[in-house]
Amino acid sequence: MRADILLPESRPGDASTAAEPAWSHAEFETRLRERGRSYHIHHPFNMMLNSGRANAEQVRGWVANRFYYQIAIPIKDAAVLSNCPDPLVRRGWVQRILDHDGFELDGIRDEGGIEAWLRLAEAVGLTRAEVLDLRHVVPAMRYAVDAYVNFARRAPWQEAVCSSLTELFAPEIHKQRLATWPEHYGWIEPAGLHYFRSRVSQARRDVEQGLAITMAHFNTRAQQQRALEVLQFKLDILWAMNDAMAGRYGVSPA
Ligand code: AHQ
Repeated sequence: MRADILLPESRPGDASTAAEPAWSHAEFETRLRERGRSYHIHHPFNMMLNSGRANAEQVRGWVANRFYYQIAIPIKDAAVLSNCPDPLVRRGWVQRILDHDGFELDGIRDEGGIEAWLRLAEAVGLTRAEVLDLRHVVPAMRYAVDAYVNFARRAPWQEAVCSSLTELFAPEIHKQRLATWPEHYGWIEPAGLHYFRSRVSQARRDVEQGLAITMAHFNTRAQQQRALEVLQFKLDILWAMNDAMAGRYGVSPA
């Protein structure tokens, strides 16, 4: 693991990697998907949340803190766009900003994911004001999220695309919430879960584009190893976000 994900690779092992043949696309995708074992669905805080063991303070704290991640996503995606010279790629990528910020085009209106998250906040008993002013966001959550945005600003745009492939594993976590929260948290207004429902299909579409770009760009074995390192970096960010929640709100025992 290198000290800083953005530092150029200087590892002596590079020579050996460079000599090895690239993986086939199928093998490369398998290795990307194998990293799912460190996805935050397996974090004790998420496992507590999705098994019904969270109390109202832990649920509210998670929703209020994750809002900082939600509002960072369009900023991150705009950074990818600003670094990407390919109009065809940008044309596909810009959809991600609309998914979160919403849009009104030719009479079609969509409130967007950020507004949907604010409705989730109200459904769990938070006020819009206390979520919007970020008063509950803990430092470690802020730093983890900022690390993602700053990576997307400074890394090659293809690496930023690759880092979004944690969404390979996202449909499962959204479906897990939709399946468990209504039975465990009857006090949460069900309409508030709309955001998770919308992400199942949006994540699948994101992954289709992200995988295609990743397969097309990371061609040598050394580049494929780099892609795995970038994906792990983002997996670690999601894990650190849950560490921040566990540190602030505790993890109720199983
Ligand atoms: O709600 C999430 C979202 O909009 C995105 C965008 C994507 C990215 O660009 O990195 N990743 C992502 C994720 C969202 N929700 C997370 C969750 O657990 O609710 C999962 C997360 C991801 O898997 O990266």
